[in-house]
Amino acid sequence: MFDKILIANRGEIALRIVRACKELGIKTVVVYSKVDRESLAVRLADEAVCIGPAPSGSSYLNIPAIISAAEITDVDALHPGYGFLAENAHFAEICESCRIKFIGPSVDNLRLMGNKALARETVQKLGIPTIPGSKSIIKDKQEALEVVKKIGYPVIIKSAGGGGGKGMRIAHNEISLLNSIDTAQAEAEASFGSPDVYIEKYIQRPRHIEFQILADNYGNIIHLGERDCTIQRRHQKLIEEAPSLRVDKELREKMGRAAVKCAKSIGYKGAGTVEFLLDEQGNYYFIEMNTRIQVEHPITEMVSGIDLLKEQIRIAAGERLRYQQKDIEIKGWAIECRINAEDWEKDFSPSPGRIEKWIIPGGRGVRVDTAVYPGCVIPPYYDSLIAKLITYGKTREEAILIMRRALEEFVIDPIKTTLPLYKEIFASEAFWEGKFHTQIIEELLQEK
Ligand code: MV4
Repeated sequence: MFDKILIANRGEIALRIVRACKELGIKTVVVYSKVDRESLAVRLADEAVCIGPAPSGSSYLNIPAIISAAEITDVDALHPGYGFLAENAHFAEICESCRIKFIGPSVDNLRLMGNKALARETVQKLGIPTIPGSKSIIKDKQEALEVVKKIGYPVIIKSAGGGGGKGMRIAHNEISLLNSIDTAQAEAEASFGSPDVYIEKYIQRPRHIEFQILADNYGNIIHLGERDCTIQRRHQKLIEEAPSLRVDKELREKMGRAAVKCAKSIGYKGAGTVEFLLDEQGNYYFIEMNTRIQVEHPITEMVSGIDLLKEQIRIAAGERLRYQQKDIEIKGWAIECRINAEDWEKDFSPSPGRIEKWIIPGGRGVRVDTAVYPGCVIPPYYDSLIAKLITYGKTREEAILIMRRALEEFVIDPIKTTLPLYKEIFASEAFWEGKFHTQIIEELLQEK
């Protein structure tokens, strides 16, 4: 097992990794930017190294500074968390060349799954359902028109380097198709350094269902069930739950097998997530694979009883998986709300600042993953996520009732947050009945 791990991240996930390391008896080094000097992760880590000023490019994306911090503190491994450099194959390669174990999949896994068109092509060859569309990246508009003639409108144009919904454009006719290709290619070039795009049939009102995978270095791969991440806004997930109302035992086995087959086919190592869309007829389609621990990992931990961060670290240290698929039992129901420092009534504009009043909920079935404490300052430089409120019950109804209570207890002043939005959603019939779809947030906002 590792002696010391560097955590190349901040906020709640940095704290989550520090905690997992402490429980495994592993020493921790946390890197931080100047504005994060007083963070809880810095306070609880064994060592802390300032890697630069606030802007991410000068700190949490500053590869030379992070590698230097790893060298001077003589760590065995590095955990990237999520976001920042978590899926950066070049960074993983540098870690390996500096003999620092990157806690994540291999460089090849990162490269392959980082190219969403190549991932789709690879998975298609396995016979795993993918959404009808272009075989891979479209070479020109003529090919796009030929593809659309076969699948019909509406279609969605996605960037190969995107993922998570970034750089997606929907087209309902030929004019919007040709314009959208130009826009999507320009955006893809600007955001990901490559104009490569591919086309899929646009699935109306899908559910976003993702499967958690754990794979060790000896060919053992299991899945830990699904998470339903359908409630999103502009491709940012807001509420996630496990399991999904729309996945029964039979479908769970089918999709779980497909997720494991996908991971096995590429020799995947570590924790990963295979994302599917589920249409209203119950057909599932692979859309992408995420090669990191995800924000929403706690709901899988709650229903499976497995600590995903510890398993990730154990796998990276060369240990064999301690579970077989037959050992995995999904029990109860978990729901997560992402508490963002945003003014949801002003188009979710960021709301940074000092936390004067901070009361977190507790009691049976409540977990709060956060690095916030009274008096701390939420900086404007990073992602707006400040806490994840997770509730767990024997049934979905119980998890919702606990969530309603917990949301009422939660006090965050004076910054604006998404708390009031969740109070409305959890009070709604649509959520209780599970009749929500991708547009529930937009519809709720229109009623305002
Ligand atoms: C789609 C889609 C409809 N049709 N692909 C891809 C990344 C993920 N974050 C959302 N993505 C989507 N891909 C096709 N062919 C709709 C979405 C989508 C979505 C899907 C499920 C739940 C919420 C969503 C919010 C925005 C977009």
